[in-house]
Amino acid sequence: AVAIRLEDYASAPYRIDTVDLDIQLNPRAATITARLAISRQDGTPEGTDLVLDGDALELFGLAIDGLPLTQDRYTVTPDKLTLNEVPTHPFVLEIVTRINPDANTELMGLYRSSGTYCTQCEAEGFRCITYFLDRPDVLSVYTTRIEARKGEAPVLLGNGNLIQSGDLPGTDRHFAVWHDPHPKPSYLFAMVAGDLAHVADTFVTSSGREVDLKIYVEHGRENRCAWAMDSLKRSMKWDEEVFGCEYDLDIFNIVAVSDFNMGAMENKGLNIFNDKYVLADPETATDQDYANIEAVIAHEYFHNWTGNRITCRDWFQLCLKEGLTVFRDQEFSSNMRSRPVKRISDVRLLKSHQFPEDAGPLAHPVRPRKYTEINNFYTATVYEKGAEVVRMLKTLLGPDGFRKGMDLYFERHDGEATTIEAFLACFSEATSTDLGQFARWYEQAGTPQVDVKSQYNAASGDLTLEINQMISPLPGQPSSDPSVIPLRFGLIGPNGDDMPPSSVTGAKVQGDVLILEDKTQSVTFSGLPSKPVLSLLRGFSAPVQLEAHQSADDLLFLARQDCDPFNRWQALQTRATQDLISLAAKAVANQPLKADPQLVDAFGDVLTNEDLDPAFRALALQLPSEADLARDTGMNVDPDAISAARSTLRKALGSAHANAFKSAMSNRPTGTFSPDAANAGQRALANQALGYYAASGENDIEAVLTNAFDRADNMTDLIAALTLLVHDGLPSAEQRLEAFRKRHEDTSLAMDKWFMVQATAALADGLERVKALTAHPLFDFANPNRVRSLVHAFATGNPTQFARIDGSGFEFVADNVIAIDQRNPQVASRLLTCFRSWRAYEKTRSAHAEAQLLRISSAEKLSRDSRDIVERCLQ
Ligand code: HT7
Ligand code: ZN
Repeated sequence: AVAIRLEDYASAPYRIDTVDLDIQLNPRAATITARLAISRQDGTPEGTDLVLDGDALELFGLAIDGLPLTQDRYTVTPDKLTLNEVPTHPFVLEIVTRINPDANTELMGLYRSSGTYCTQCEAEGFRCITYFLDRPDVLSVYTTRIEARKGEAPVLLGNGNLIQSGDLPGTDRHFAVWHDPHPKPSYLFAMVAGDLAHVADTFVTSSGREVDLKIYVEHGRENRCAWAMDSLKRSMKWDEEVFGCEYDLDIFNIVAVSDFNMGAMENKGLNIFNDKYVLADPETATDQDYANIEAVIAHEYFHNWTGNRITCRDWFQLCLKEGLTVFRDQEFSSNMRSRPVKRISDVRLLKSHQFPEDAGPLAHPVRPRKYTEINNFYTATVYEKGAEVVRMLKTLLGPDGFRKGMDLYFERHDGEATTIEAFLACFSEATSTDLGQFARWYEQAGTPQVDVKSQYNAASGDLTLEINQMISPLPGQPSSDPSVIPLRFGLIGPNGDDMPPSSVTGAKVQGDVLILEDKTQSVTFSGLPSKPVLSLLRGFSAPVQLEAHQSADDLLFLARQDCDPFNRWQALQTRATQDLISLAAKAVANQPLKADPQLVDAFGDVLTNEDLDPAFRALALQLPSEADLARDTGMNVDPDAISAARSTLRKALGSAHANAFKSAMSNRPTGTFSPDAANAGQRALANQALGYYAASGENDIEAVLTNAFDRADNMTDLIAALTLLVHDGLPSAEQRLEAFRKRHEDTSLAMDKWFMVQATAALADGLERVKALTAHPLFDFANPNRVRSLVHAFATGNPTQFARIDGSGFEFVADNVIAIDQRNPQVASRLLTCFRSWRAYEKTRSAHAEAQLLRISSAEKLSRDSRDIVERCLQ
């Protein structure tokens, strides 16, 4: 496959000012007539061929200004339609194509999900519907006429506003015409047609316009939309208040479908969602589901300004909309919930998904410079690290400077397809700041490692830090330049209060933020009456890997005393990680394992500290995951040893604090269920406590867990109890699994959880159980959520079974990649990324993983998506 490079960008030779689509829907043959008003761009020489993108289209008609084209005027290949002798004046090109929605298993372009016609056009799906300049810098005004059998699709939806609709006399068909006045790229086009129910509400914007809000779902699911609607209204208000962004159409529609490759899609005025991010009620959704729905609804809504009004010039600029919009949705959730808890959750996600990506063969800059398949660049680096870069910008410029830059960006680039350079220029100009070095965050791959050594001179009261930053060499990036790193800090005195230094020399300081710019830097804090304990990278002020060489005692002191809640959490995690990695090394050497009593006490203090928010306590009690420990181990990873180390500490904690856990697990919210942060936090702590009690060795564990399951009146508590029963292999697990299945078998999203609980059970026969579940009547390879809840969950959430020493776990996942790739390359290639850290395993496992990657790479007819990932993994 040909690599596409940023440096080769050239603007489109033609403009397409308006697009008129007529879509005649039938399940196996949809006919699309596109009328495109085309003109040459300034500077395009007369006679330049017009080359349109297409993907597996059947061409049925082609005319210019009403005159059919003879065959010598065009050529068609599987992915291009090339017109020659193009008129020198503006003209209307009419193209008729036919496609088969039912045969579309890739879920790109126009397809059917549970009988509903829907579209997915980002990144390059519009070319599966008609021939087009399918690139984000071609902006057009769309009018869409949709026609279908009324019985099959009573609801017909398009982008923008509904301008006409009616029945077609003498037929069983009807139509609707939608017009979107905002010029947009083809990836934001959408249409939906189906037999759907809806819930409706309204929102009055800051300038007093009333917007109709509707959420469309399959019949019978209307009563699970209230939280999504509430989240939407809160998002609309928040964007006005915090960013000054008002909604710009009379209608905002959301449609929930069950078969969707990603989370959701921000099509102009017609967002299409994976129903997992819309549907919720206490019976079927967990607190985490509620939080995710709130975040994803907000994210897609916020794209209306950061993505739709201002879009990307090319796909290399994907982070321009995604990183910025993730930052915005994270800020929204922080305002809706506890800011420290949200920050800790986001950093956990970054470290577990983005850090390993940035350290392995799939590493790429936040703004990549080349790709062969753009679908493989919807990554944690573009999204989550992209958001961190925006957050650092805010830290460096301050809230007012940041807002000024955003205001200028909205004002200057509204209606444009633009670049990261243009984005940064707005902040630079609005605040008179040179962001030249800062731009490296977009250009260099890899997580900077920041090493800090400190020395205190009691005689002078000076604390000196020697700070080093470096990025390890990566494929295609043998060396790197220093980044601008905002390091938020505190110097804590013996009583736990911050000690302000009288002066700081050697680095730029803004308030409590040190700004590192050089590869090595020495910084001195003066006027410190006693040796402080250093609290560095407060709030995780930069996406770096910090090594501060702190003693075990200092870490425990920070865990108890730091006024920064993030660092309080981080200190305990760092201390636990150190202990767990040394326990794992002992397990490899067959030595006895014993948890450190000081660490056990520190966890006990968190559990019983009533001054702390329960949600924070629940997070602080959670041990680093096995995947986190594997990442921090570096090379020669033995998942069995890591698992043994982790269970040792869990058991030690459970038995040392069994009574405290027992009382914490029964402290649950009372009264009517509410998904708000306070209630969710209380449930999180109670369920965390339940988990530790299950590891305590007490003899009533099974009774306690079955009782928790039987009495649960919401999905959060139910799934927590079920997970413990299944993961601990307790005899009553099967009966409760069966009870869950009976209760929820008609609710697909709940059954996803049933599959996932079993997929992640690290039992000796875990793999065999998962294999058997692929033959379960409710398992469906065509449904991405179901594949993710079983096969993907196994590969990412069951490290000991996935990386079985005999290679059978890798083999199973590889078999699935190959099979799924035939029907849905995007789902397959994402599953394949689970192999990306294969070189870090000890040699037996890494040899097995490599053999499976080689087998995948030699499979017949591998998609471009999977070929790209497998080749990069093997490079
Ligand atoms: N912008 C959307 C990305 C997306 C997508 C990309 C490729 C293939 C399918 C897809 N579905 C949605 C979602 C977002 O980040 O908001
Ligand atoms: Zn997005």
